[in-house]
Amino acid sequence: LVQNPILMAQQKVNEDESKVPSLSLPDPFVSEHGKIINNVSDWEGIRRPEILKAFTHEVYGGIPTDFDSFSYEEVSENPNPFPETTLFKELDISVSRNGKSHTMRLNVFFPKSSNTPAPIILLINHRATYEDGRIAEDGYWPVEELVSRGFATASFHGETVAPDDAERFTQGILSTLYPEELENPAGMRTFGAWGWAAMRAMDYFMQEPLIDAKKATIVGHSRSGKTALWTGANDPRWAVVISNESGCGGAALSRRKFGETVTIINHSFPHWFNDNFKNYNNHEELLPIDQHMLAMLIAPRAIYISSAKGDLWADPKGEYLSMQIGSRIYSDIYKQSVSFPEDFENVQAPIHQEHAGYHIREGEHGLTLEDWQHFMDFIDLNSK
Ligand code: GTR
Repeated sequence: LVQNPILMAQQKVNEDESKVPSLSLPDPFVSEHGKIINNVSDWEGIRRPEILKAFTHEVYGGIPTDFDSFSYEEVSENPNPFPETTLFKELDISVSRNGKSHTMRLNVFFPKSSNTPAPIILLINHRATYEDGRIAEDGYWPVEELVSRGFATASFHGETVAPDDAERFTQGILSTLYPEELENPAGMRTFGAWGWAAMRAMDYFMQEPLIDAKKATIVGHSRSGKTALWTGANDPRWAVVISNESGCGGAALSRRKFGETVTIINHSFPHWFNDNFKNYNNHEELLPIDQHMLAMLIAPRAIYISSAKGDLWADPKGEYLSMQIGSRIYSDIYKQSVSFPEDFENVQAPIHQEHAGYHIREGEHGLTLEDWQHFMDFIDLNSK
């Protein structure tokens, strides 16, 4: 990771648990008007919309859902790298709005042997994607392993809709389809744009006879893990949402200020979140939400959070706490038996249960085959 040394010094990055401020989190179960929320109808009718609105306005910006036309075509520019075991489709998805159009590329692999529609796993990719016969670095998108367990899997690169660059991020759907978002301090930026792309992939899955779109999982690592959570919160068509090492602005609680903070992320990546989020630089305590409430927005669908022990920058304990505290949505509101141990330090084995799960593995920041194996076990338990 390349971090700005001047900024790091100014920020005095904390990776010492004993220096974490004592936590006072906003209450997910008290409405803005002070109403106690203790049942599904008040959660879904009052509190959930309030929380979604707060994240939209103060953090990520919305994901616009309107457009005039949607179509896709197979382009077949590259050979299938796994012809023995998979069927491969390279698609261009085209969307138009107000006389302008944008085309995004989606790569999809299907298990060759399957004769029933396959459950689908979408990876939001910010690394390599299928180009010139190269999928990605080892383990990042293990197509053959996924397909051998009966999944279809798809991936798009964020750049296909919004470049991951503070200078160039508007050179995609933010200038072609949704220019008005840029005028709005609460408008969509790159995470919203990548989420929009995931939603268009889902539009295609719903029309694809080889896919069982009711069994759809969205996966993202790190910046794409933040995006996966935001997409899952907005689009209920995802049955399972998986966020790997998503850290600040993802699963980690902002108020812990452990590792990467709101100030640091807003300086390093000003194009990821909306302008309003900058108001919380050094003022996390003023946020009307914290990230445990983002996790809660996935319910009653299934959520999975994962961490790596060496990835202190992403605050593994903060990621776990969002899952642990956030899982109260299942136990207290949906009355399902979900629970996570109080004590993060003793969590060793993956915690897999219906509705919610977590693992922490040895090693550094990255998306690995080991992570994927846990994801597939969790998906099997929750959507197959
Ligand atoms: C880092 C950033 C993190 C995380 C990561 C990644 O530079 O500070 O928030 O998103 O990049 O995407 O790998």
